[in-house]
Amino acid sequence: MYGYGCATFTQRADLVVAAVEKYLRPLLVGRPADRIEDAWQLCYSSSYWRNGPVLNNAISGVDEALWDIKGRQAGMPVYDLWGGKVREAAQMFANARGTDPKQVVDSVRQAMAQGYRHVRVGGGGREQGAGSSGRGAGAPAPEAGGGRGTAAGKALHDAPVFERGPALRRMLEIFEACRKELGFEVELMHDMHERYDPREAIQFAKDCERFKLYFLEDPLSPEDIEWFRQMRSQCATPIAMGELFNSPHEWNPLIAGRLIDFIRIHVSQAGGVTPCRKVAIMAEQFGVKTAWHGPGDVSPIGHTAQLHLDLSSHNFGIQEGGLITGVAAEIFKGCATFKDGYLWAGDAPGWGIEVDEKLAAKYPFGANEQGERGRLNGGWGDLRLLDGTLIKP
Ligand code: GCO
Ligand code: MG
Repeated sequence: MYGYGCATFTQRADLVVAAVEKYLRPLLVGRPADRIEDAWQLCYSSSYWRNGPVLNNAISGVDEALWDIKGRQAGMPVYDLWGGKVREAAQMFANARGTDPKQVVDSVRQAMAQGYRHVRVGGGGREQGAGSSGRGAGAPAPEAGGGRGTAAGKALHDAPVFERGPALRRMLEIFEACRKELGFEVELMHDMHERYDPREAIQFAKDCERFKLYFLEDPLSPEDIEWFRQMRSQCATPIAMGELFNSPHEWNPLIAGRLIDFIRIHVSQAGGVTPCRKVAIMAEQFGVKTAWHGPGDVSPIGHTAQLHLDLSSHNFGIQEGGLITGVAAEIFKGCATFKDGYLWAGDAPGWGIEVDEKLAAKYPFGANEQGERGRLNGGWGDLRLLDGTLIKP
């Protein structure tokens, strides 16, 4: 009997391998595989120090594999072990691309034509920048304020540049154009990717109120979560937060304080589906919905595991990603299908995925990483303001 689990931490993947092989393997081998909660607690406390990205991803891999095994043993999909479906399929959101309002409006229209009713526009991760590998297919590149500096100012260095003011003004133009051309039928979101000062983020969230967003994502850094009180008391723009969270100390106060509307944890960064199911159940008590982080740097197994959470959690909000195509779909057989803006899970036991490991071996990690990502083994380099100040990428 075997099972698969997602332990994907692209920026530090080799460290996760060592955590599993050198620490979790000797700890677990010989113990009963059916005691998932006990195994989770054991892995969690075995390092004494806890709640870090590398160790949580390692634990997630084991945790999700044990749920896959339990589903295979029970002969049912994992969502059935969690009380069964509360909906037929999970609504997804699309990412709209483009550097100017017209391009973005066209891209939103294309997504709507594919059946999406939720589209995230502009901003977001830098991995979509020029020359990137396209892994981590998150939000488009910071072209709004990126590059070598706008007319406003020249960079005092030659590192990638991000200008906050131009980026925020460009986003308001993009929202203006979307609402003017497309009305309010389409739900719009934006990923601020924790790149701004709290004062800028609060002002922007207020400025966005007239666009009636579905959510504004990562307006603040995990280090600044105390500012959510100010943001919440000053504007009604719905907030999604959490992809960078590794610890209950980060998500509990925001959920219990009703300071966010969507919890957007990266499931493997929290230690897998066992802790995230608890977060979903807690969030339900406080009227907070789930919107698990689902970019390209979540494996197809991870995408499937969070789809099972989506299908069995009453307070599901929206799902990012999970549409596995191309060679990835050949390697990971049994992935969910996409229709009319929804992700549809199969009903095979466990996660319902079989991995062709021989074919996978033809695509070793990092083999197609170009430029900086290749040099940094999947890690990220610097992103700076005009004056050279480093900001979170
Ligand atoms: C998103 C994220 C991604 C991340 C990426 C990190 O919302 O999809 O912000 O764009 O930047 O997953 O590796
Ligand atoms: Mg994000």
